[in-house]
Amino acid sequence: MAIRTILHYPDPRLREAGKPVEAITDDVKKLVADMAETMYAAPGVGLAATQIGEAVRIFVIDIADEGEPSDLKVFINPEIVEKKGKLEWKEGCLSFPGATESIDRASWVKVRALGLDGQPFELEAEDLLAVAVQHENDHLDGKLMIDRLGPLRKRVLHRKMTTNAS
Ligand code: GNR
Ligand code: NI
Repeated sequence: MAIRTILHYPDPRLREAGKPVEAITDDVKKLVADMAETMYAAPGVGLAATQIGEAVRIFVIDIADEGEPSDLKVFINPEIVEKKGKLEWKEGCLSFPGATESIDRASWVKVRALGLDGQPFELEAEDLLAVAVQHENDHLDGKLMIDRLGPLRKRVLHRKMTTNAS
């Protein structure tokens, strides 16, 4: 296992959509192990493969609170099949270090994916888990939280991410 480098906006690799995983090979299992290690080290509540430069449709999420047992969820070839309701959540993203932005999301989603064992599963999620699923799923489409901001906040965040401190 290895901690991988997380790409930061505006790295163009963050704009590549992930390709579907065709078979859960040893390489896929190694990638998932690296993603989990990288997410926990950051730390973050989720990580998409595209954030470490791997253009495949995989994300991992663990929203367990500190001090609670970890609860790693692995999503391969995920699809959000149903969404309901609206909420606004203050989101962070490991590809936008230091930024927090209020983003409109569905408050409830049903997601279908394959687990690491290759078995399909469905998960119904609300609140932070629903937000994380939508945030990670966006990454797999090359979509980033800055794309969901209004023009003013978009410009401010873009400048913040591309301006040298000096
Ligand atoms: O660590 C993360 N926290 C977070 C908080 C609110 C909404 C979404 C997230 S995801 C983020 C990790 C990340 O960038 N995943 O792509
Ligand atoms: Ni992110």
